[in-house]
Amino acid sequence: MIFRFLTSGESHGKCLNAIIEGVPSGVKLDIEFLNKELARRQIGYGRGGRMQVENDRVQILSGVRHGISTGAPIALMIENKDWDNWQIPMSVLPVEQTEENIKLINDKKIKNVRPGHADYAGALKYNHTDIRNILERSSARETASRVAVGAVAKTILKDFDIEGLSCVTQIGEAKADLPSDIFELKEKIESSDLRTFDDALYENMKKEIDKAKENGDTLGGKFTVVFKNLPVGLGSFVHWDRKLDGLIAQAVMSIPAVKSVEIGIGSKAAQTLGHDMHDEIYIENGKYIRKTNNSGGIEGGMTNGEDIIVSAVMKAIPTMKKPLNSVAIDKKESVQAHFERSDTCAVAACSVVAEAMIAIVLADAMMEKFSHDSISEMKSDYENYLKRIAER
Ligand code: EPS
Repeated sequence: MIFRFLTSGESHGKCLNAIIEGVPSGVKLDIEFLNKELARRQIGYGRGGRMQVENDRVQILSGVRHGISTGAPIALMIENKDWDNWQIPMSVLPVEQTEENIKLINDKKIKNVRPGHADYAGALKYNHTDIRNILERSSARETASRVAVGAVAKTILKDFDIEGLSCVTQIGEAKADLPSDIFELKEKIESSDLRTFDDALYENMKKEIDKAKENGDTLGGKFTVVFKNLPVGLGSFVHWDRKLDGLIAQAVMSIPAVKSVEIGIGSKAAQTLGHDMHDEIYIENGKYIRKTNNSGGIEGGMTNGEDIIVSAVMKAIPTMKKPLNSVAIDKKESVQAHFERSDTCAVAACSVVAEAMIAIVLADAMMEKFSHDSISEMKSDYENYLKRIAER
């Protein structure tokens, strides 16, 4: 991996951070673009109260001078506004054991695990009796850092005209087929707080969310991310850990609550005959073209020049107002699961996070293919490669 990153930070800690290694020098970073990406993640009908508290903004702390990357690691920080309300229970340093502080800390302790979340296995694995120690880091709030990193990856990809977009195709029972070209519907998708493309579908999705909310329940859905203008030959067939579809699947599956990832027609491939499955190749004006894209832009673990199409399913969020039967991990008692403010549905946000994760994988694949110490070197290597393959 060349474009690498780590994140740190707790949901109600002081801030979320990321350190990115491998950004070429000479990349022009627009902080407003990074902030816009963060705002896209915050939107979504059915999201909870936290999104009213936060207005995610990123600060770049290193690796950039006068808006241009130097090639050094880039550190990013997003402050949690909610930290103001959590300074004592989430203090990094030991706090004075006053009656008031002890109460503040005890009030935020959690014993009752939420089925479906990281609580149960996390508490046993890391030997905690206060599940807050698990909840804080396993919270999907961490994905704000990933979106900031993804915005840096997208900036690199933009230099090569590579662009991505996501849309939501299903929430609960409300669903529609993926339109043939989602980029044509970009404005509509970006203006929809469910990132969808059809008015009737939008209304049905809202009804599904409202119904779940009334019942103290949550619900998931399905989304698709498309990236276009990829050169042929990113990734490789020669080793399992160099296959681009495998890398994308891992990156998207690592997003909290994602339960399945599909490339191209995905699970429909199970019932599709070979003649209908594979995208025939034609020659038009001296160029190789396809009329279908069932393989979702990846063959043999490599890009084939067609759009990359990735769909994923997000399960219903496990934090629910009407809780499930569960256990208290300190006393081994049967209880109701813990409830804390949460989202009813966050599929639209999840699709923005998936865009970011795929952008990260693609930026890394571009760097693996082309020299990458500086963006100008990367561009000239890329141009030479395009020239070479155009002659074939
Ligand atoms: C989230 C912030 C969190 C949750 C949500 C995602 O904030 P809080 O816990 O203060 O409400 O709303 O996380 C989950 C639902 C989860 O289960 O992890 C965010 O910024 O996206």
